[in-house]
Amino acid sequence: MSALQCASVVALLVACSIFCSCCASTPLDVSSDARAITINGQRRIILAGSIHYPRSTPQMWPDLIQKSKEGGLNAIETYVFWNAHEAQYRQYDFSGNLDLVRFLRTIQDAGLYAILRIGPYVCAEWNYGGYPIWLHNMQGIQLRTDNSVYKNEMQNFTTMIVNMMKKEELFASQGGPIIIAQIENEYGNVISSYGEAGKQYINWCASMANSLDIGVPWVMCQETDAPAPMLETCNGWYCDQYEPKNSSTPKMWTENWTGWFKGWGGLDPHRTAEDLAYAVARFFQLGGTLQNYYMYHGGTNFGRTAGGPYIATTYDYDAPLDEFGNLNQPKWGHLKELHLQLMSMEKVLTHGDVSSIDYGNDVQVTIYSYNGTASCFFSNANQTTDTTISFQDNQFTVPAWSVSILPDCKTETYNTAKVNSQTTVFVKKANQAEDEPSSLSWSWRPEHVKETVNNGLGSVSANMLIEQKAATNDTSDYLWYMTSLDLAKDDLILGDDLTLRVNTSGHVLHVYLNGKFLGSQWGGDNGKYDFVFEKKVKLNEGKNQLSLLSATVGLKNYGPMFYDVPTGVAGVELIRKLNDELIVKDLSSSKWTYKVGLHGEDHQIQNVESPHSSKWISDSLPTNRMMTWYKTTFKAPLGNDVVVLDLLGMGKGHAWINGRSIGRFWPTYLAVQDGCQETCDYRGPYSDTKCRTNCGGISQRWYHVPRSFIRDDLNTLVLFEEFGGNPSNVKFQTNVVDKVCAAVEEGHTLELSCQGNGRAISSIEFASFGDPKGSCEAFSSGSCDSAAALSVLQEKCVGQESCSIEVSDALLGSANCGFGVQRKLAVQARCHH
Ligand SMILES: *[C@@H]1O[C@H](CO)[C@@H](O)[C@H](O)[C@H]1NC(C)=O
Ligand SMILES: *[C@@H]1O[C@H](CO)[C@@H](O)[C@H](O)[C@H]1NC(C)=O
Ligand SMILES: *[C@@H]1O[C@H](CO)[C@@H](O)[C@H](O)[C@H]1NC(C)=O
Ligand SMILES: *[C@@H]1O[C@H](CO)[C@@H](O)[C@H](O)[C@H]1NC(C)=O
Ligand SMILES: *[C@@H]1O[C@H](CO)[C@@H](O)[C@H](O)[C@H]1NC(C)=O
Ligand SMILES: *[C@@H]1O[C@H](CO)[C@@H](O)[C@H](O)[C@H]1NC(C)=O
Ligand SMILES: CC(=O)N[C@H]1CO[C@H](CO)[C@@H](O)[C@@H]1O
Repeated sequence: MSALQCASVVALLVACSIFCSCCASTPLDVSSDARAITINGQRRIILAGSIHYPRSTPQMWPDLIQKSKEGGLNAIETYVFWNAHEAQYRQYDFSGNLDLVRFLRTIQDAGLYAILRIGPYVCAEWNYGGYPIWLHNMQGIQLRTDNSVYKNEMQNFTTMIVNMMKKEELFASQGGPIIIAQIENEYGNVISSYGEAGKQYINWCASMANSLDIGVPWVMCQETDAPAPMLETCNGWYCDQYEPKNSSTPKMWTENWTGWFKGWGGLDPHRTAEDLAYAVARFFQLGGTLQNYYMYHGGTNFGRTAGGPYIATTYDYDAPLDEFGNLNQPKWGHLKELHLQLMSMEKVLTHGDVSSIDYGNDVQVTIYSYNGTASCFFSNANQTTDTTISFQDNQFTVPAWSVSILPDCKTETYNTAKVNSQTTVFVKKANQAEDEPSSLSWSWRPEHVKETVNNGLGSVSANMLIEQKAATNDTSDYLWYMTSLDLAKDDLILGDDLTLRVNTSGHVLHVYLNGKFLGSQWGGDNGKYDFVFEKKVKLNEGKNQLSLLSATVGLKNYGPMFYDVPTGVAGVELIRKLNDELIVKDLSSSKWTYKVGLHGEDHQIQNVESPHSSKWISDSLPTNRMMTWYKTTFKAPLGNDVVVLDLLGMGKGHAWINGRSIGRFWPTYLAVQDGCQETCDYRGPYSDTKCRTNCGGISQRWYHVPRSFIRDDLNTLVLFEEFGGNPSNVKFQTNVVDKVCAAVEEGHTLELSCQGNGRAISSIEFASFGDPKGSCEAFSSGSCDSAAALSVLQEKCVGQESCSIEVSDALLGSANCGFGVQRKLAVQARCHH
C-alpha cells in the first residue's frame, strides 16, 4: 500500500495513530448497496455463522472456526456479553473464555471475517439478556429507553469495546476482520412499549454508534425504522420475503435460526437440514446478500450464564456444530454443499441482472445473468406437491418445499431436499482412564443451614420483602428470607386450621418453619414462573422462626421490559379459619433478615484449594438429602474424545470440575409428555414446536466437561445438590462416533467419515445400490439391488478414516432396477471406538 493511502487511514482513525503498527495488514474498505457487501471493491455475499465465545473455551475456538470455514462460511458472528465482562461495576474481565480479542484473532487467523454485535442488550438466552444487575440497581435508571443514566452506561460500555477493537486494529478499516458491527438488538419488536421515548432512544443509539467512527457499517436487526446510516436487517426462520425499507441497502439476515434452544422441562428441538437449506437458498434466490446462522455452534451455558427463566445448561440449538463442537450431520454437510454452490455464483449474484418466471402454484424460476453467463434457482414453495418445470426445452423435477440450483441454468447441481451428506450416530462410552474404578467414590458435607433455618441469622434486615435481584445483585441463585414472630398465648393465629401462604415471583422456593423443612415448590409449568406456596402449619406460643430459601434459575432475557420482571418472595401471609371468619396476618412488612448465597458458596468449597474446603465426610454417604455437597475425584479419560458427565440420579444443583463451573444441573426435570412428532416432515414452515423429540424424557442428563477443564492427573468433581439425589450412578463418559450412514443418489459422490481422532471404519453393516428403503439404523433393501455393492464398500472403506465413492453402476454393478427408478446407494458403517 502506498504511503499516501496509509496516511489517510491513520488520519481517519485517530485512536489508531497511537497504537497502530501502520500498514501491517491492509485496511479494507467496506460498503454496501442493494445487491452486495463490497469489500475493497470486491462484491461479496456473506455466509456467516454465530459462535458465542463464552459458550465454549479458547482451546475449542480454533477447531470450531476451522470447521466453520470447512463448512463454507466466510464470516463468524458473535454478540458481546456485557454482564460477563463487567459483572462488577467498572471491574472488567476479558480472561479465559471471555477473551474477545483472542476470539477475533482466531477468526482472523483462519482468514474469515467477523460480525460484532455489541448490543449491549443481546437477548441470546443469556442471563438477563446480557445486562449487568448493578445496572438494574442504579438510582434513577430505566433500561433500554431514553434515560440518561442508562444511556451513559450503554455508551460507556460500547465505547470501551470499540476502543479495545480499535487498539487491537480489529476493524476491517484497520486491516482487521470486523466488517460489520451491530448496535441494540431487535428493538423493533418492543419499540411500541416505549412510546415516543423509544423513538428518541433508537435515534440516540444510531448517532452514538455513528460517532464512534469505526469505518465499517453498523446494523440494527429487526428495526424497520433504523435511522440512516444504520442498516436494518431481518431475524427469523425465513427472511426470503423480507425487503429492507430503504431499497438501496442490502437484504441481510442476521439470525437464521438453525434450530431452537431448550429449557428445563423442554423438548429437544430439531430443524431439518432440508428446511434450513431451503430457507437459505430461497433467501439468495430472492436477492439476499448476507446470511447468518444463529447458531452455527450453540455450545454450553457454563456457570450461571443461562438466561431464563429456566434455560437449560446445554445450548446445543441443533446447530450445524453440536454442543461439543462435533459436526452435526447431515446438517453441516448439506449446508456445506449449498455454500459451495452459492459461492460459485457469487459474481453473478452480486452483479447480475435478475429476472423471474412465475409458474403458478408457488413455483418460481429466478435467473441471474451477467457477462454472458446465467445461473438459475428453481423453487417450489408448495408444501405437498412435487412439480415438473419446463425450462429452455428441458424438464426439471422440483420436490415440494425445495429449491434447485443450476449454476449454468442447465444442470441441477443441488436441491435443498436431496441430502447426500452422511448422518453420524454418537454413543456414550465408559471412562477408559487407566485404573479408573467402575464407580466413583464420594465424600460429602451438609450445606450449613442451621444458622438460617433455626436462628434466622443474616447480614441485613428490612421491614419489607426485597425483590431478589435487588437483594443479591445476582451474585448467587440463592437468597434466604427470614423472619421470626413472637406469639402471645391468646394470639388468634395460634390454633388449628392455619395456613401459611407464600406468594413468589419465582423461581424455586424451600420453606422451613421452626427448624423443620416444610416443603418445596417451583414454577415452570405452562411458562409461568410465579406461584403460590400453601401449607397447613401449626405455630408455637412464643418464638417462631420462618425461613424461606428462594432460588433463581436464570433471569429473564427477552420481552418488553423483561428487566423489570420481579423474582423472589412477594408476599407472606398466615391465614386462619376460625368458625366462619378468616383471620389474616400479613407478614410482608414484618422485619425480614436476609442472607445472600449458600454457606458453601461463601466458603468456596467447590474449590479444593479453598482453605474451607475441608471437613468432607467419607462414610455413610447420604442419598435424597437436600442441601448436600458431594465430592469425588476422577482420572482424565484417555484420548481426545469429548467428555460428558452423566448426572442421572441427581436432583437439581450446580457442578464444578476442578473449581470451574460446568453449569446448573436438573436431571429430575422431565420434558413434557406431549408435543413430539414421530416422523418429521421437512415440508412446510418450520417453527420451534415442529419436529420435537424426547417427550417425557430427562430434559438434560449429560453435561459437557471441556477437555481444558481436566488435568492429566487427578481431577475433582464437586456437586451441590439442592433437592436431594443419589450420586452413585454419576459417571464420566466420552462421546464417540458409533455409526455413519448415507443414502446418495446416482451421479453424486458418497462420502463417509468417522469424523476425527484417527478412527477408522471397522465394518459395513448395510449396503444396497438400487432402491433401498428406510433411514439410518433402519435401512432395508428395496425391489432391486446390486450384489456387488457390499464388497465394493468393504474394500474401499473398511480400515479407512474416510472414503469416497462415485455412485454409478460402473463401480457398484447393475442393480437391474425398472425403468425410471431413481437409483441410490444406502450405506451404514461402524466406526472403531
Ligand atoms: C466509563 O466511565 C468511567 C467512570 O466511571 C470513566 O473513567 C471511563 O473513562 C468511561 N469510559 C469510557 C470509554 O467512556
Ligand atoms: C437509503 O440508503 C442510502 C444508501 O445507504 C442512503 O444514502 C440514503 O440516505 C438512505 N435513505 C434513507 C431515506 O434513509
Ligand atoms: C466477462 O467474460 C469474459 C469472457 O469470459 C472475461 O474475459 C471478462 O473478464 C469478464 N468480465 C468481467 C467484468 O467479469
Ligand atoms: C399445493 O399444490 C396442490 C396441487 O396443485 C394444491 O392443491 C395446493 O393448494 C397447494 N398448496 C399450497 C399450500 O399452495
Ligand atoms: C449490590 O450492589 C450495590 C452497589 O451497586 C451495593 O451497595 C450492595 O451492597 C450490593 N449488595 C450485595 C448483596 O452485594
Ligand atoms: C398472594 O396471592 C394471592 C393469590 O394470588 C392473593 O390473593 C393475595 O392477595 C396475595 N397476597 C400477598 C400478600 O401478596
Ligand atoms: C425474537 C427473539 O426471540 N429474538 C431472539 C431470536 O432468536 C434468538 C433465540 O435463540 C435470540 O437470541 C434472539 O435475540
